[in-house]
Amino acid sequence: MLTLRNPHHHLHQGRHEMFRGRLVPCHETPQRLDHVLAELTRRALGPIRTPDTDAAALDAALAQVHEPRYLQFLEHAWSDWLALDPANAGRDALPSVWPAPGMRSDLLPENFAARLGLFAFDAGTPLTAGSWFAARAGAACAIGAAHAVAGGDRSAFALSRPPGHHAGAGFFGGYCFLNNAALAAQALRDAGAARVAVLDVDYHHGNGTQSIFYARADVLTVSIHGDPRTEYPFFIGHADERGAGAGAGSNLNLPLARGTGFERWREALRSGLDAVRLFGAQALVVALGVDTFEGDPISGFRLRSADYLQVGQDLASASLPTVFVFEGGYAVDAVGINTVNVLEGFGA
Ligand code: OKP
Ligand code: ZN
Repeated sequence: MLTLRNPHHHLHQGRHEMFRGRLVPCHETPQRLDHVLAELTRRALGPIRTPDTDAAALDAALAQVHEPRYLQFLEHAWSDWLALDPANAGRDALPSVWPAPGMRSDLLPENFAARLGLFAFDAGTPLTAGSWFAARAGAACAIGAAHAVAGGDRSAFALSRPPGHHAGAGFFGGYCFLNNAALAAQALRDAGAARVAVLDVDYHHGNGTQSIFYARADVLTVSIHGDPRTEYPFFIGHADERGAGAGAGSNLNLPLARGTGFERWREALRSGLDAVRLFGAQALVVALGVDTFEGDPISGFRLRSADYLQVGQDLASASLPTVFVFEGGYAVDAVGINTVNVLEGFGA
């Protein structure tokens, strides 16, 4: 299996996220990707390359999924942050004010701190000097992996960070800026796959991906995740969210209680795969978070390292061209083993 790795991911390195009234060190660190890369190299699962970066083609692909004013915001965010106060050069940008429902979110505030809140849904996703550049290069991995699969590869792995599945067409949050899985799905559509499924196995609900495709009939979104009644992102991810308009029936949420172990999690995976089959998908994108691991510091499921080999085998049973996109997984010492176990279980 071809891996496309983000060579610039280190440029995104947030310092702190807001958690219960304090700034705590970021869980989403460059070491995560480095560990996956080291394990991939050790097991020699296939070639490891960096993506093509044709800037114009990349911009066109980003514009297929994300709103123009949001992409503009991201591109200029760091210089705008510095313009607010030169001392900001040594600080990450985090929002602290948001438009509540009923307030105006159609107007772009001149004040950058206000714009941050307009485009963000949490205070846990620091925007840094290199975030835009790193996120763009990460998105290029996902799009490149989709192109490899569209060109005939059975599977490909986008080793991209920052992660993507919480990012919507016009918002960031949950450590995510650009929705890599959605970009891969859209690239598969544009390459000719009539129906594409995204299966999100990260511990957290893939709210960004869901919202991007919610009213579309051509992309099925399925997410298996911690029940939002108790788990982040809290305000979305419930079982009754089934899609809207033309997309009615093309979203499936499979929330599970905190504490769920592999046996019950695997039943949800089977239901998700049944939905993919029923939908008649011609290609599959797996949003591959391994924060379902029992040792994950911010999550609540109880999968063990060996279980991920089985997850890979189960995913292979769909017999679809498959793009894997790296998402969460914060038990740094195990993130490489767990991620590569899925890929190995799937088969090179
Ligand atoms: C990103 B991905 C935990 C607070 C939750 C946000 C979690 C984002 C997860 N102390 N912070 O889905 O792995
Ligand atoms: Zn997660």
